[in-house]
Amino acid sequence: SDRIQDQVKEHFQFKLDHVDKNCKARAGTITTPHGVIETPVFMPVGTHGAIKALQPKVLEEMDTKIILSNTYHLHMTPGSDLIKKAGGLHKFMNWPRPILTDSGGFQVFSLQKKSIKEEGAEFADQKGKKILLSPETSITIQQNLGSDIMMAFDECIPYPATREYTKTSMDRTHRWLDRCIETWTNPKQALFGIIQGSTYNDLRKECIDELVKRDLPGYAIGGVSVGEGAEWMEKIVSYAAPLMPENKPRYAMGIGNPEDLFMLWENGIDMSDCIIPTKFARGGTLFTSRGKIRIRHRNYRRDFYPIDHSCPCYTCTNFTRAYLKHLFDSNEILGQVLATTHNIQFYKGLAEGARKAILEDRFLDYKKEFFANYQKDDS
Ligand code: PRF
Ligand code: ZN
Repeated sequence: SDRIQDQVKEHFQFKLDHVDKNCKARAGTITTPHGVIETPVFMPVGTHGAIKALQPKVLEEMDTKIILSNTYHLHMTPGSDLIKKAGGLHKFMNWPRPILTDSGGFQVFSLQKKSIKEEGAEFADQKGKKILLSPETSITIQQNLGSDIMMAFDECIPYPATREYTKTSMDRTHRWLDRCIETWTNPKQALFGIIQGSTYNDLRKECIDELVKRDLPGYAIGGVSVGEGAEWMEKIVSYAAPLMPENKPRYAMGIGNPEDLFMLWENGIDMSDCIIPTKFARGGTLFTSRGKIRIRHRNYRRDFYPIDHSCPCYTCTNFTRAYLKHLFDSNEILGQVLATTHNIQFYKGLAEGARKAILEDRFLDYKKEFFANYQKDDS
């Protein structure tokens, strides 16, 4: 067949390795042109084509499998034509492994001044020049970037939203999806559809049915973590995830803290991304198996232990809490570098532990063990 949906199957595959016998958690393997990704996976965020504070070399040494980057930001600076000229985003940033690009749908909609029309989303750049991001421009930009996974151009609506607006917006997002598919020509790039529908189960269901009709390589839950709170988020994910095709990757966009990750995995989500580990690291908040710590706290002044004694990362095997506190107190960039290294390793370790546990049908024990140690408040 010359349908792009069929051509992409040659370059992008998902294999469901195992479903835990005691819950919905699953382990899978995604194959892309730039490498293989074992799931569940957490994707660090490199908005501007860089994981803030980290060299790609370090990420590779930590065996990070996939990173996320953003259409909107790279379109604004330096522009996707330039990146295409450089040989694509992988080459431009010297990251040889898989990249997922978000469509701009979320970033544009978090802008204050914008107008949403059938054509797309219009907003002004820093000089006041009008810019239109549409299904066509978003996919064209993502094809210029050459990411392994492209996201459909959607409208991510805030919480709360009326049922009426949600339905209007969702229907438009489906029409946008068809325009995305029309623009999608590169079979080495997989296009994922995004489920919207806010807090309305019947709309979420309707949305999933519409997406599945398009037979895409993967599907994502969008419109979550937009201010609805953890309880709503769990309700939405636990409703939507089981309705998503079993033989395609399931991605939850922009979630979350470690507690949220367990909720996602338990509900059968395979992929997620969030700025939390990197952003928190730069602010001096570090994740440990016992909970978050704020490294600037005076308690760490004479603490000559590592951030997390069981962590294999470069930071934990070579530096003390006292030294990290000192670096943050002195505003040394190295503090942010070492903190980011550790937090990325922490998230990666959680996901790898989850995969291992799922393969042995003990995800629920793994989760129990995590929450027995992990304190929500500062320790
Ligand atoms: N749509 C897109 N990107 C996103 C989201 C979405 O709904 C979210 C939701 N939290 C994060 N990133 N395109
Ligand atoms: Zn560490």
